[in-house]
Amino acid sequence: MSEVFKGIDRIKYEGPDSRNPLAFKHYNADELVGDRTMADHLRFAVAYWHTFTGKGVDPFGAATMIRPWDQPSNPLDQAKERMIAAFEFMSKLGVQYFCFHDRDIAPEGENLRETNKNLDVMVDLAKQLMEDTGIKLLWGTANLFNHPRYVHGAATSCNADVFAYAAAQVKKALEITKELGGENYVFWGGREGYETLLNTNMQLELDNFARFLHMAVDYAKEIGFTGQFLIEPKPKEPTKHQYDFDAASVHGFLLKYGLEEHFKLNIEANHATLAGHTFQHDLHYARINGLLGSVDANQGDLLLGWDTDQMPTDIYTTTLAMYEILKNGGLQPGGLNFDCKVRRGSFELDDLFIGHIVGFDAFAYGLKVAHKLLQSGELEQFVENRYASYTSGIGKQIVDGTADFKQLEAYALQMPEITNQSGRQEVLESIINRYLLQG
Ligand code: XLS
Ligand code: NI
Ligand code: NI
Repeated sequence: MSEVFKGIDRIKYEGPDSRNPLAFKHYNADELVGDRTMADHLRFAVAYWHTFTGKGVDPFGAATMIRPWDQPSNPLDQAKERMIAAFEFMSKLGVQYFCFHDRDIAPEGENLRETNKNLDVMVDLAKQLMEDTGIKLLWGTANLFNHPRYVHGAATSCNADVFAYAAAQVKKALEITKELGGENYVFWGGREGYETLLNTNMQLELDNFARFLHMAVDYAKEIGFTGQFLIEPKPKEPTKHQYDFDAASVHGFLLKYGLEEHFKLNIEANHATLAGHTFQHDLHYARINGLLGSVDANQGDLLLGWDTDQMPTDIYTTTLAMYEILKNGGLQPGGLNFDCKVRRGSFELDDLFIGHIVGFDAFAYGLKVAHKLLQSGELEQFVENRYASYTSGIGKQIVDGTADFKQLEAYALQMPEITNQSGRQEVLESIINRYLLQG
């Protein structure tokens, strides 16, 4: 297929004063921030589904994004043209990674055998395009939610045949992720949840979910897939209650079923906010528990109650996210997957570039600010001082585990009036603003 994104060359860094919508203002891939380049810190990936397969459909309206690669009538030819266009887009954007679901890249056939054959054709093409361009696979996953067979879930379906089909699908997805050198494999619990407890055996569903994940771990071992396994929490949508509600509930699930050493978390901004948390909260919770593996970078609309998957543009949020990521020592082998889409009304081809550029810039800016914040130690110093009472005396005994209730009572009985100190939230917010405005 001939060039699709005509008139657009490789996107360049032009600096903060540029007015060119097709240039980076802050993301300068080779620029060092601390001891790593921006590209190494950020490890951006393009999400195949939103950018190449999505067409702007919503519950009230048809596709608005009629793409040149949708022209061929044969689904496999369409998939090939789409993939060639995808690699043209990603090369021009200068991104190092992409992510896909099995069903994004290849159409389903009449049966599983035929579907797998289609996948093989597309994996061969992907392999060749990856070699030609140097673009790598951050993670693969299986779409276990779109087809009507998954109406009641996949691994948590009430129907054992569906469990088996889902297993076959993940088996194949693991094989192709390995084949393409994928650095991670993601489980987002598609329809793993329920609509009403009136018809649900929650206990069996959760046990089965764990059985499924154990089988995946075993199979990865068997075929020598050494990528990181990730679970992506999300509280609602499509089911009313998703089992992988948030970072903390997934942590509990992993511990209960002995899966904690095999999985980390893929934290998505819009999923955290749907759970009633900030993005930073779930990143932080994952980090302090050694579970922060990768990130789905996007943003939601706080006035709406669903996963709007917007391009991340809010530099306050990206700064606090990068603060957590830097404190985590980075994300590798994970990265920042742009699990986001341009709005339905932004249906022109260059909108795809502009959406990614503004998002990459927001994270690059956030990275620079977060690095300076961390270097200054201003926030960390404040928090350290705030908890200083646990570093000596009775506080140290509590932390060391040498104090008991009787001792603490004796201490409390002779204690003078307690004095507390201000939490100084506004002072801290003013520090963040100072760094944000300085850039
Ligand atoms: C949906 C999820 C999905 C996963 C991959 O809300 O974010 O896109 O990232 O299955
Ligand atoms: Ni996601
Ligand atoms: Ni999402």
